[in-house]
Amino acid sequence: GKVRAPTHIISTISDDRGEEPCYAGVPMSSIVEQGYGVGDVISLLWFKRSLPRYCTQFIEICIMLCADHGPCVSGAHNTIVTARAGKDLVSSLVSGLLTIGPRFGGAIDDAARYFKDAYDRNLTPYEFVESMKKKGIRVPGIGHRIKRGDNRDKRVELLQLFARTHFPSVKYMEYAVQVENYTLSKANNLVLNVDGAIGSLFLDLLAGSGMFTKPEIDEIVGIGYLNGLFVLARSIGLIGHTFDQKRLKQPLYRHPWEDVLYTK
Ligand code: Q5B
Repeated sequence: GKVRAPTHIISTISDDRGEEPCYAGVPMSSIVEQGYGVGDVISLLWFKRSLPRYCTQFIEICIMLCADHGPCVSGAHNTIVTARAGKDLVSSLVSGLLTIGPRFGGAIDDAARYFKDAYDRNLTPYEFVESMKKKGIRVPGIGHRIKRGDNRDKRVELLQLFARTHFPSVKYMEYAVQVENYTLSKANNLVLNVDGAIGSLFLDLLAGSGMFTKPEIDEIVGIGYLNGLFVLARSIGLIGHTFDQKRLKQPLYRHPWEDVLYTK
């Protein structure tokens, strides 16, 4: 019989060998004809399945809400400085993207990991937060530079409202809210932030939609898919900031001496 030469790449999410490209087996014409949105495309290419409408709508809301948060955050600042140094779109974009990490925008996966572990082990919010403190780890998904107990993040409220209306269960998000109640009793800036809201609610989406087995959920959380939502979303804003600086013909950025503490 025929002997197949060993391949150097295995790929399971898309195929462009036929008449039209397919995402997880779904041809491009179906995607267009059936009015699929970005949430459906993410479902196919990241999760290799079509998810129910409320799930794809939730993904799209995450993308819209995280697309930008003004020029002062780490990512936008880097992108603006890079664009003003005369660099091209891709350089300006990646310069901003490279700031996404455990403190800024990239705490979604760890928030999901820690909230899941604590909830699944029946830890009280007190036990969870204090055990994190003992280990010297900040609770991912908690805390914000400008949001406070008396100035909540509207994005978090919008995500919670959507999920409470459409998700079959929001047990992980309610646990995150209990954690927030405890951390707020310690300091007013220790709110549930947008990373924590998305991390906990995505656990609810994975567990409650009936579309994923337990090993699949563990794999998604283990690999860390969810920071991808922030990376994808914020790219929209960072590209916008690049165009904005070019349009405004902004000169090379130089930080003012007065704003630096020169000391020995
Ligand atoms: N403390 C976010 O810190 C921030 C604590 C904590 C226990 C915590 C901090 C943090 C976890 C990572 C996280 C996502 C660095 C944030 C985002 C997207 C964004 C951004 C935007 C957008 C803020 C003061 C005292 C200290 C700390 C304690 C702080 N956080 N304890 N668990 N999680 N969070 N990141 O204000 O005793 O004085 O030493 O790391 O979830 O990135 O809009 O800006 O869309 O672009 O700098 O929304 O919370 O506070 O460092 O001065 O800490 O609070 O140990 O205690 P801050 P610090 P002590 S959303």
